[in-house]
Amino acid sequence: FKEKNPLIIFVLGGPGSGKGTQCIKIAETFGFTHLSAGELLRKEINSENGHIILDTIREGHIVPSELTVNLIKKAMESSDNYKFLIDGFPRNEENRITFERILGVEPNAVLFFDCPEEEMVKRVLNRKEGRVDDNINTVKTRLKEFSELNPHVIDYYTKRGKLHKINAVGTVDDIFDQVRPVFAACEA
Ligand code: UP5
Ligand code: MG
Repeated sequence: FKEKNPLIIFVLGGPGSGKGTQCIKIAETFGFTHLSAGELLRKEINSENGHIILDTIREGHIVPSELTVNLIKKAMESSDNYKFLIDGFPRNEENRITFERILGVEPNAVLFFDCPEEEMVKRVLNRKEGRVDDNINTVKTRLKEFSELNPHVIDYYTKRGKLHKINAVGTVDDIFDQVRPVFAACEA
């Protein structure tokens, strides 16, 4: 896989920070393949390990790293593209280390959508997709996991000079205006 020389961008941010919304725009504008880790997991709910995934997501906890990383790996390998947005991953240091171990590569850059909790809660509870985790109790656990674990991942990439922090409050287009230069630089 390494030989494909992939361009990998991790997209981080709390629940409802707008990762998915911005990734769709980035993918369209800059020709990336958008892989949401949460979406890949939700698609596996009816498979062999499905009960673990469903129970974990319903509780708002984090699915075992190997399971998630292998789904991401499979999706990357089956794509003809070499440019990938990995949305909502890694959630913790163990996720990050497992990805590096199994794929043998690191991301080229990391986007972090920084959003206040009240705004994230409002967005998630207004969403009408019928997700099993979009209820007030699960949102509380998702936010707690995020606030405890995400800073370690952010620190790691900050130290490596890979982090691009985006203010995730404002209209979708305002936010995309902050995102665009990061990718314009990649293309140059
Ligand atoms: N919206 C978007 N942008 C807006 C803006 N600027 N102004 C106003 N509204 C805006 O947006 C959320 C909602 O807000 C939408 O209705 C949107 O229209 C509106 P969205 O773009 O969907 O936000 P996003 O950050 O993608 O929120 P999401 O809920 O998907 O984030 P999570 O990180 O919680 O969910 P994810 O799908 O990544 O993970 C779900 C679960 O899977 C996790 O809780 C975990 O249990 C599991 N998981 C793992 O275990 N491991 C992983 O690696 C990944 C997931
Ligand atoms: Mg999402």
